[in-house]
Formats: sequence, structure tokens, C-alpha cells
Amino acid sequence: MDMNNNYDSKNIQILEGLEAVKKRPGMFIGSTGPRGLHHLVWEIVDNAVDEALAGYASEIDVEIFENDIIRVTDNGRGIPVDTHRKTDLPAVETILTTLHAGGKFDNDSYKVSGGLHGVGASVVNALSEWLEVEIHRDGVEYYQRYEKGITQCPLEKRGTTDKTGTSITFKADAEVFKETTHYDFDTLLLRIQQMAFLNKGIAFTIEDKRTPETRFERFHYEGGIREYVEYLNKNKELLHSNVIYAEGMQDDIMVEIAMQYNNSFSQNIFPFANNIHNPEGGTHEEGFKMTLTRVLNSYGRANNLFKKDESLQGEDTREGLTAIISVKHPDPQFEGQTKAKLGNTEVRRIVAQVLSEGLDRYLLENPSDAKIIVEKALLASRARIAAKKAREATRRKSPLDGLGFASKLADCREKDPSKAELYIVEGDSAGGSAKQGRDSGFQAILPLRGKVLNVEKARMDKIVANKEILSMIQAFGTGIGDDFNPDFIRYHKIVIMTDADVDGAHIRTLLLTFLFRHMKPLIERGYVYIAQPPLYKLQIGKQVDYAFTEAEMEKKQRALPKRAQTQRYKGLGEMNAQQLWETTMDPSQRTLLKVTLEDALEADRLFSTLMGDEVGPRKEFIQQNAEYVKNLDI
Ligand code: 28G
Repeated sequence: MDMNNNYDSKNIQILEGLEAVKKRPGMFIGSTGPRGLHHLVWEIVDNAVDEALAGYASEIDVEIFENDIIRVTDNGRGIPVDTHRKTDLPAVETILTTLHAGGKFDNDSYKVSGGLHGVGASVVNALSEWLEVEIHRDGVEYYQRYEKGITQCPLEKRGTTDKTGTSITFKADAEVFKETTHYDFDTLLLRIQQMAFLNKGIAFTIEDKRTPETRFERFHYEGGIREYVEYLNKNKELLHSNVIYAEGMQDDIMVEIAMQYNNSFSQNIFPFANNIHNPEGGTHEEGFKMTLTRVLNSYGRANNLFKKDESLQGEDTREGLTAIISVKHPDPQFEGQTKAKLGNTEVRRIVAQVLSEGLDRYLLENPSDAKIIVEKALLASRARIAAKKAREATRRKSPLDGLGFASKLADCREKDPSKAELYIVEGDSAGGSAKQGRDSGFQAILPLRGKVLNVEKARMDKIVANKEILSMIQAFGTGIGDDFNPDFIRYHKIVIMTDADVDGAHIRTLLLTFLFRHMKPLIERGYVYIAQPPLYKLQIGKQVDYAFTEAEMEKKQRALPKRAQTQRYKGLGEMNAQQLWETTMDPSQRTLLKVTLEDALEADRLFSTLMGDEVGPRKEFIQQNAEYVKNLDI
């Protein structure tokens, strides 16, 4: 009787939980778009990672089957199957059907991989058309199936086994994920590789079995984040060959830091908490920056490397630095919806201690590296002071235009940034057509004439001396460097319009590199776009149509009653003003590609590959330009 009551109330609780998830899936997994869909995989993988971090699993396999069915397998202990006294259900069924079962039913382990939402396997189950779990434990193989989170059969013994572990197979519910149930292999692959870097020793595999030509990758890094830093620095010229590494544990909080300088001018510091990247930083990054500045200053002073009155500012010590800070915390507090920032205040002090000890020791044991690092920071410091003087000087030249020279900007009448667009156009002739063709009410045109500087190879003093870059800064209204303020932007659409050839791709990359390195918030806010001019014109008499790819051109050609005359545009300059407007600028007809940088780490690798010293990878990129836009646009 008592048992029955309990069983019924348990059942009701399960159904209520399921209803809540199905009613508002976004509350649990962020969205029902592609992100939310991929999130299902991460929820399950996170549980496997927890089992591995607890020391019981060494291998995690992810498979994608036809119809976008996902299977995740680990070789851990297997989810327990014993019947829970209160619920009368096997532990595995409780975990897979009860909301937040993790928190309620076990307080034995601390979960390290919180996941973005950390909602647990029951949410994945509720949002799956079906889900099957297979457990190998104590010599027995167990199996259970669920549909939309509802148990289909009692936990079943299927035979004996000499393995242990858990395997979960599921198919996302297309009624929930209405937009798409397609998994992007590269998205899964990148995150799995990242997990492998962040959790040393765990072997991950990923296999795509959806098409006959299957893809398979294995990631296993005994060096963990040390190897991550090496990977990120791969196409860069290193200032010292060793990766500096420090680790430590305090109050159950684990801290790992890996860092290495290269000869570039950009800083790449990537902080993680519980395997989640925190693009807005937080206390771990603060502790790191603060300590790096303090340690390098005291080393420089103690070893007489500074001229008198000289000292390093924080930014000087980060020029050319690639660093990973990884914190694992039993109770991480994040700020902001997307866990962009870590808030736990005690972490600042612990990171500071770990880095201070590790870096002091490294500098002491490697005096020649130490000297190179401090001198790099000193150069940065001197350049920073010179750049400031240069900026002030150019500003003083003309009280009228802020930057001291006449730009070729043809502005629009609209002053409300949310309604205004700026087209950055390659070359004077295309600039001319764009000026004639545009709607000057809300479209401004900035033609670029000279060479855009490769900011990957220049310090701020040189950057602010480049005319093309100056006209952009002036047109944007945001300022640059210390003065940069994205709130002053004058256009919410900045559209890069270049020729569809190799030179055009190169200029576009130079522009994007500048925006990525020095105006990243504009990209993050979604203000940066790439125009898509057509590649072909089809014409029969007075009738004109356009095609954006060769395939589209051929398709259109086949659909026509007679053969159209085709023209391949080699550059924007070949289009007249009217054509440019119709195909590329008219908001009701054009396609714009929005530039997004969800994965800043990959973007950085991409830009340093493209714009760095190594010629091989860059050449390859220019040949595979289409792929590049896809990469930026994930
Ligand atoms: C394959 C896809 C995802 C998992 C385990 C192993 C245990 C476990 C998972 O326990 C909490 C604690 C004990 C009931 C723990 C096994 C202790 C002893 C586990 C996974 C509740 C859950 N033996 N492996 N959960 N327990 N792998 N992979 O989900 O009391 S989840």
C-alpha cells in the first residue's frame, strides 16, 4: 500500500518533469535550434567525462549513425542498476526519467563537467524520439528503452559480459527540434578535441557513419592543456620552446595553467571553468593577469632588465602570449546566461598562488627564456607608449575630423546606427558604382584604395599609421585601442564587399583580421557582414538573371527555353551601378553572410594561419576560400 502510493507519486513526478521539459525545452537546453540539438550530445558526453574524471573510465566514443542517431559509450563502471528503495525503480531508470536526478540522488561525487546547462540525461531522454541505454556491470549486460522520455520496458538482462561501461543511443525528437536534427561533424569534432585537451589522459573517438565514406578521429593527449597551447601556437614562431606549466589544488579547486609566447602581437588567453570556455573571463583570468604582471615586473627589476622608471603594464606582458587557464570547481558560479564569465571570488587567489609559484620557478630555472620574455614585454611597453603619442599627434592635426586626414567616406543621411549600413568596397571603380547604386538614405560607402595593413604583423603604432585602417576607424566612430568603444559605432551593418577572386579574398581576410584583433565586440554583436555578389550574369535579349555559383548558373541555364548568353564577373567593377544595387545591395534581394565567431579559439588559429609567417597554410586557405567563410559562420 505504502509502496504503491510511493510508486504512483513517483510516476506523477516523472510525468510532471517530462511535461516541463517538453513544454519549455529552451529553458533546459538553451534553444531548440542547432545549438540545442548539439547540446544533447554534450549532456551525455559530460556524464561520461565525469565518470572518467572520477578515475573509472579511460575511453569515450561518440558515433553518428544514419538519420542522425547518436551513440555515446564509455568504459566506466556502468550506471548502477540496483532498485532505489524509495522509488522502486532501478537507479539507471531514475537517472534517465527524473529531472535533476543527479543532485537529488547522489552526493557522493562532485560533478566536474557541468555542461552548459548541466541538466542531465533525463532532459536528453525527454527530448528524444527514443533513447536506449546499455550497461555492462558485474558481468551482466542490461538494456532499457524509452520514447520521448517514457519507459517502454522494464530494465532487461540481456546476457553476460566481461566488460564494464555505459552506452547511450538516442534520436533527437524532430517535433522538438523543428528547424533541424542534422549534426554538424566539424562542430562535434572540435568540441571533442577540446574536451580531450582539457582532460588529459582521456581518449576520445568520434566517428561519422552517416555516409559510405565514414570519418573517424581519435584524440588522446597525455599532456593535456600543454598540448593545447602547442596546438594553438603551431603555425607561429615561438619565443621559447618549452610550454610553461603550473598546476595545483586547494579546497577541492583544481587549477591548471599552460602558457607560451610567440612573436606575434596578439594575446590569446582562453579561460575555462569545468571544461566550459568563458569568453568574458572572470576571476580565474583576473588572477592570471594580475600575477603575470606582478611576477614579470619583479623578475625584470631584480635582474636589472629595466631602464630606470620603466615598468610593465598588464597588456605588455600579454603580447604574443598563448595561454590556457583551466579551473575545475565543485560549485562554479557563472555570470550571464551563457556561462560566459566565472564569478567565484576565491578562485582569483588560488590561480594567483598556482601561477606565482610555477612561473617564479620557471623563470629561475630558465634564465634565457626569462630574459626573452621580459624583453618582449618591454618592447611592447615601448611601442604602447609610442603608439599613444602617435595617436595623440594625429588627433591634433585637424580639429574637424578627429583623425587628421580626408577619408573617401560617402556617408548616408540616416543617423540612427541601427538603421544605417556601411559598405567597405575594394577599389575606386567598384566604390564609384556602389556610390551611384546605393540608397544614400541609409547606405554609406567607404572605398579602399591602398593596401590594408596586415595587423597580425604590426603593433599599434604602425596600425594607426595605416590610411585605410584610419578611414575605417573614423567611419565606424568607435576609436581604437584604449579608446575603443563599440557603443559609438555608427552603423549596425558593416558590409565587406570585395571581388570574388583571390585578391578579393585576401583583402577580405585582412579586413576581418583587423576587426577580429582590434574590434572583436563588433563581430560579437553581429554587426559584420560579407556581401555576396553574383559570379554570373545570364542574358536573353533584355531579360537578365544572375547566379552566385557555377552550379546555380547551369541549373538556371537548363531551365531556360533557349541558351542564355553568360558572363562571368571577374570583379565588382564589371557591374554597373544598377546591377550592383539589384544583386548585392538591395536589402530585399541581396544575401549577406553574417560573420560570427562562436569559436574564438579556432578563429584565432585560422587568422594566424592565414596572416602569419607560414606561407603553406595561407596558400591552401586562399584556394579553399568557400570553406573559410563556412568556418567563420558556424
Ligand atoms: C555513455 C554515455 C554517458 C556514467 C556512471 C557510473 C556511475 C553513476 C554514471 O552513478 C550516481 C551513484 C551511486 C546511485 C557511480 C557507478 C558509482 C558506482 C556509478 C555515462 C546513483 C550515478 N558505480 N557512468 N553514474 N549514482 N556514464 N555515460 O553516463 O548511487 S553515468
